[in-house]
Amino acid sequence: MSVTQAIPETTAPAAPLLPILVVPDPVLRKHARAVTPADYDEVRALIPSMFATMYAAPGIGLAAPQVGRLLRVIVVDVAPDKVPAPLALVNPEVIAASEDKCSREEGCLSLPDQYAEVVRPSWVKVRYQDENGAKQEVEADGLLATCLQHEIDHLNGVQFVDYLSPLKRNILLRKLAKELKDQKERRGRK
Ligand code: K1U
Ligand code: ZN
Repeated sequence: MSVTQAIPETTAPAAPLLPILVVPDPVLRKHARAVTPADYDEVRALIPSMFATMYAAPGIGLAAPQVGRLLRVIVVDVAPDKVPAPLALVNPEVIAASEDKCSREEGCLSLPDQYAEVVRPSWVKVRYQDENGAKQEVEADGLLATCLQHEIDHLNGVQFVDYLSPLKRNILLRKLAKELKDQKERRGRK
C-alpha cells in the first residue's frame, strides 16, 4: 500500500529562484505570446518561482519576460511587508483606464537602482485568467494600478524609461551602464 504524505509547509521545497534579465538584454524588448490551455502546466510551475524571485529581489511585481519566459504572465504584490496580497495574472489586458493621470516614482528589477517619475492613468480595469484558466477582472488604483500597467508593458517589450524624455532616458541608461560596469570590475577583483 502506498501512503501519500502531505509535506509540512516548513519542509516543503521552496520554488527555485530565477535569474532576472537586465537591460539591454534583447529578450526584454520582445513581445510575449499569449498563454494557451497547453501551457498551463508550465505556467503553474512558473508562477511560484516568479513569486519567490520577486519577493527575494525584493520587488512588488515581475513579468515572465524578465526571467526569460516570453509568456503573458505577471505576478504582483504591492504590500509584501504587510499582509501579503499575491496576485498572478495570465494573459492580462487593460480593458478600461481613467482619463485622470497620476505621476509616481517607478523602479524596475531589470534596471537595478534606477528610478523615475512616470505619468500613467490613475485607475485601470484589467481582465485576466487565474492559474486555473478562469476568467477574472480586477480594478485598481494607487500603486497597484501603476504596478499592473508597468508589468503589462513588460509583456509588450516596453520599459518605464520609454515614457521619459530622450534626455532623462539617456542619463538613466548611462548611469545604469556605468554602475553595471563598476560592479563587474569589483567582482573581477575579488
Ligand atoms: O517589474 C519590475 O521590474 C518590478 C518593479 C515593479 C514596480 C515598481 C514601482 C512602480 C511600478 C512597478 C519593482 O518591484 S522595483 C522595486 C520596488 O519598487 C520595491 C521593492 C521593495 C519594496 C518596495 C518597492
Ligand atoms: Zn520592470
